[in-house]
Amino acid sequence: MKPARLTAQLKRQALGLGADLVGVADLAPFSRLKTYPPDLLAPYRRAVSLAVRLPRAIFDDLVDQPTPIYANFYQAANRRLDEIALGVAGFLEDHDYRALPIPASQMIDMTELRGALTHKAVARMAGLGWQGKSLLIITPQYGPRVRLVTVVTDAPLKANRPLANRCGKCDQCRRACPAGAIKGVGTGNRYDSRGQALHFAKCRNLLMQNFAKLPKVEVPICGFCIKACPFTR
Ligand code: B12
Ligand code: SF4
Ligand code: SF4
Repeated sequence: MKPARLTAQLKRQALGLGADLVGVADLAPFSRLKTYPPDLLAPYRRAVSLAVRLPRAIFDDLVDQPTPIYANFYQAANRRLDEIALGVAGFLEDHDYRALPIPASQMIDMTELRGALTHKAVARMAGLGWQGKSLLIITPQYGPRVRLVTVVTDAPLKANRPLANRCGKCDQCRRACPAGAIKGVGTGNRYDSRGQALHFAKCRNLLMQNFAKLPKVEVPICGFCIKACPFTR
């Protein structure tokens, strides 16, 4: 099958499985990205980025702390994303390609706090959204209130291109962050490191505190940078 037709069919399949957004990234620029294991991407040349949105009302209802409802649907979205990724990998295998789903929310390196592969870098390169001052992926349709997953593959899919950053002079995420973690530094392209955008430990510590102390919030979440973003609203 021709690449354009295969790509169109794959995108239809992903939307049918429950994805709200789907795009394809060329993996060539990722050759120096840190992954677990380090050669994770070697057999692959494309990455499919998939997003599931969370309802706006979940974030409207965050007042001074994350809610049990957010905690529940954070986990439900992760489960749905893992299922969509399995479906997309199955579709590619049925067309005789190799495809590896990367879990939606699995931390591999607990010291550096990294997953096997960063979904945000893939989503940015697949044109789903730009990396905002909060370091989250901001989609034009739903802002940062999307969760992400990735399927890497050797299929010759047609790649999308990154979107331009639309944060401009806005700094609402910085002002809303209860931990003072967001530095408010803008980028036209991408950040060289997480530390350029975020006081990373401040965010992590607040999430761990929420996890430890809030009843029925059994996952490390916060979400005020999501709530504050004008694109969420
Ligand atoms: C570890 C982790 C955390 C840690 C560390 C956060 C971090 N920024 O890395 C902690 C616990 C602090 C955390 C917090 C949160 N997290 Co978190 N987290 C992850 C996890 C599991 C791994 C991230 C990782 O490996 N980062 C590695 C670093 C180096 O990469 P990065 O953050 O993407 O940033 C770099 C790259 O994107 C790179 N880049 C950008 N473009 C390109 C292009 C190329 C070619 C290359 C090479 C690189 C590159 O530039 C950045 C700077 O170097 C991911 C799931 C996953 N596997 O991706 C979820 C994930 C990033 N988290 C997510 C969310 C929503 C949150 C929270 C809002 C918590 C919550 N749900 O309430 C906060 C937000 C914090 C913030 N403002 O960033 C979502 C983000 C969705 C989105 N719209 O962007 C993810 C993707 C989970 C998911 N499945 O959707 N998280
Ligand atoms: S998740 Fe909370 S603490 Fe972390 S950057 Fe966003 S608003 Fe700040
Ligand atoms: S709140 Fe404003 S600065 Fe922050 S990510 Fe959203 S648009 Fe960008």
